[in-house]
Amino acid sequence: MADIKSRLTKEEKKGLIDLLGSKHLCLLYKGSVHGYNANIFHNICNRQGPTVAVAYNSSGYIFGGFTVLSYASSGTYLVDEKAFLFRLKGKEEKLCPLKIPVKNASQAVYDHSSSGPNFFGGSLILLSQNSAAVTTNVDTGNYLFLGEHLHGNNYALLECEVYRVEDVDERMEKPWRTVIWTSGERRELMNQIAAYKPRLNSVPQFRVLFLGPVGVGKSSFFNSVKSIFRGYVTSQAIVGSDSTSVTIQYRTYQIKNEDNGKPLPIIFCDTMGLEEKLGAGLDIDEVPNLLQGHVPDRYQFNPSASMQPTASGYVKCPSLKDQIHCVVFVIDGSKIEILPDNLGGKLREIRRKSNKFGVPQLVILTKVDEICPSLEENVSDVYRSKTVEKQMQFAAERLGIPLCQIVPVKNYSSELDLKDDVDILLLMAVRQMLRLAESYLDNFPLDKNSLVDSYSDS
Ligand SMILES: Nc1nc2c(ncn2[C@@H]2O[C@H](COP(=O)(O)OP(=O)(O)O)[C@@H](O)[C@H]2O)c(=O)[nH]1
Ligand SMILES: [Mg+2]
Repeated sequence: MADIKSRLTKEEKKGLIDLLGSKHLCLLYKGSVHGYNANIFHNICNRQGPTVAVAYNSSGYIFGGFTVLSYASSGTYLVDEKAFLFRLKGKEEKLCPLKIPVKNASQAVYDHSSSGPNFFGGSLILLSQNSAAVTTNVDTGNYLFLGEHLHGNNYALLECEVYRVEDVDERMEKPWRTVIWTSGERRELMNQIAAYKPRLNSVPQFRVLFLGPVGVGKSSFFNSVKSIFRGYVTSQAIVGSDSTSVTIQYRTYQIKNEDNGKPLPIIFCDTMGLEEKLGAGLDIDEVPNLLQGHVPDRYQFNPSASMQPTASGYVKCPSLKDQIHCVVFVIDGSKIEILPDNLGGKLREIRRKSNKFGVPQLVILTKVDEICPSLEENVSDVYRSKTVEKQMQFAAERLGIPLCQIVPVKNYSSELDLKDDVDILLLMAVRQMLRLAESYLDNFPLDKNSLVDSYSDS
């Protein structure tokens, strides 16, 4: 059968995904296409893992039920503590999404070939009498809602769909990293970063080299940090989703703190994107040149050859301030599983080269809002999402880097206004870069007039 089309609008689908805390919905069954029949529903939806049944009525209600367990026409009740009923939409806009958890889990779902989706011991039955209808039953002991709230007491269905729910994101009770998500903390992080002074006077600003495949959000990261210190969402670095590198010039970005007009103590160095194919994207032999500071701003990269000492603009004797003090690998968190082997290999090779020069490294995992759509509204749940944790661990394995050197972020990509929780995650990544860059300076003796603090150069 050709692809069947979901009745949910994009917005409604997003709302449902948020309710479910999942990543993806796959439409399995649609009453108007397959027939309003319990047997057909079971033939299609059995053994599919977690599913959500969605009903639509002519009063504008969208409602239904979720079970984490597979249907199997077992003729028994499925015991599911995670089952719930929901209303995604009511007649009026003010009827916001509603989630009704199961009361008696032992009767969460009745799994019988003669019954359509049947929740809470018959409290809500879809495809009732093998027709486009719904039944609600108040006498089940599992009844925690009024039909009025769920479907406006309109029992005829315009449609009934069942989706497989993929990658249900489980939330941990306690976040696995502690973050304070207040606007005071945001301000504190901004102040710490703006006031930061590298330990050596000869290095007024840290240079941080950004590396990663095309389209992972490198340019978006600079723009996002710039936006925070500007006070509103802005852009400087060109952002694009072209499959080949939009950035072909070496560009260095300074960020001004609008509070005092001074530049931040960090310079972001943007490179051409890494590509899977040999001879395409940034040439990894360019990396030592970049690390040692031989490559000037606005250098036009050549994917087939690295910069030679004879080239015009080659910085012959870079000083410590011109060198790279920290390398940041930027990885798209939603695509880490499909990072091609060649690209993973290139990244590990760059890591080896950076290790040789003793340059500390950080991994930024971008697009956490795509790993787990519910984070789009609430990034502060990032360290409670098991899916994000899994992706971070996976990134650690693929790059051979410890988990403590990986930080998740969500860049500004579609929003017009700043948000505290988005800013805090971005600022924490910047603070981590400063700390790592500082640890690189530990390899060098204090210069004259340098800050002495508690440090002794004995
Ligand atoms: N949803 C989402 N989209 C992002 C994020 N970061 C970047 N993008 C989008 O990803 C695309 C590529 O971003 P870009 O910064 O140009 O990547 P670059 O090639 O690494 O510089 C753009 O369409 C961005 O808007 C993020 O954290 N979340
Ligand atoms: Mg770019």
